[in-house]
Amino acid sequence: MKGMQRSINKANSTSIESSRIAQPIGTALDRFIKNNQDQFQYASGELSQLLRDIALASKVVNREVNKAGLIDIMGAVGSTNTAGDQQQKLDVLANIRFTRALAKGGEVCALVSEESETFVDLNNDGKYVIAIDPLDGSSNIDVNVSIGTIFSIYRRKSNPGAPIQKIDILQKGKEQVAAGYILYGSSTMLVYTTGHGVNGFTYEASLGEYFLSHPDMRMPDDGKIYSINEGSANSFSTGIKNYVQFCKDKNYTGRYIGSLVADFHRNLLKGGIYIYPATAKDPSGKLRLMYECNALAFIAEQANGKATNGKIRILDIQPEDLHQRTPFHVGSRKMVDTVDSL
Ligand code: AFP
Repeated sequence: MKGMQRSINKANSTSIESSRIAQPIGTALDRFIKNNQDQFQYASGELSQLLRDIALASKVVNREVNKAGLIDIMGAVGSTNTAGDQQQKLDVLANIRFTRALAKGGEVCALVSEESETFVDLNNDGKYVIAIDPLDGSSNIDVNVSIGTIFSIYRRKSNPGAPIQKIDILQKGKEQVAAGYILYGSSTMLVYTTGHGVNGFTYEASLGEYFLSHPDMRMPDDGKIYSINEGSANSFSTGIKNYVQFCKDKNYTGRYIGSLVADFHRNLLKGGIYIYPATAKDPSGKLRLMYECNALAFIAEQANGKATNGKIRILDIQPEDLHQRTPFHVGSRKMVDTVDSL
């Protein structure tokens, strides 16, 4: 016993850290948020709490996404579960999970969601406005393909305590104080920025924690992957048609999952461009400015990439409507510059 005591006393943190017996598990999301809280100009801890709330809700959604295939076995949508509750579609469930998590702490005054026609009025004392697509790419759920959550966080403009106003909600993307996404893929990842670079965390399910796996993510200046739904090619503008031809002439690789978060994430890591242009079916593009494009544009710019609507920076667009659509060109800066120049 005495000998054992001596060896414990001799150990120091460096030798423990480099021990090959048990690999270090890295920095947990909570610790990372706490360590970086001072970077945020209103370092009151409320934004940190919001990020934690989003992370927690995403773990619950992740659990539900992972058993999506079992829903048909355990009870189809429209039937009731054992508690007698109505089974809901996953995107509705995800909306409930995120809304509950964000409403709880009182930091949020209003929530804009793909799932709600109007904004959700929460707590007049809250200082933050959130725009969220709780489960994007939901048509991919049934076929076991990656899906995602996208969120933007804004500081309200009017004084807390007063009823929420239009200027609080319809803010330009460049006013975001934080944005991120969760990718429910071959592993689950949370990627976010508070305007000081982009960091990615991978979920370790057995520990129930996100760990820093992709510090300071950088999008390559240029890439060779293009992601666009070519099924609509007949109604693309001449510029987009020319760009697709340019990619083919260069022997680029076409990759299109049809899940924005997954396509964006791959292009962020490998270099590439995602384009959802105006089409005959969607003359203003299909994607939503407030809870899809703004967050990814902020992340792209923070990671050395670029995002435009073909003409101007996404983050400079003044939203006029909660569910406004926009064409979206996002990815490696040289690729975005090329398509926008044609
Ligand atoms: P769903 O949520 O309806 O599946 O739409 C997904 C999405 O908003 C985005 O994630 C995809 O990139 C894009 O639409 C795919 O749209 P198309 O099927 O028109 O290419």
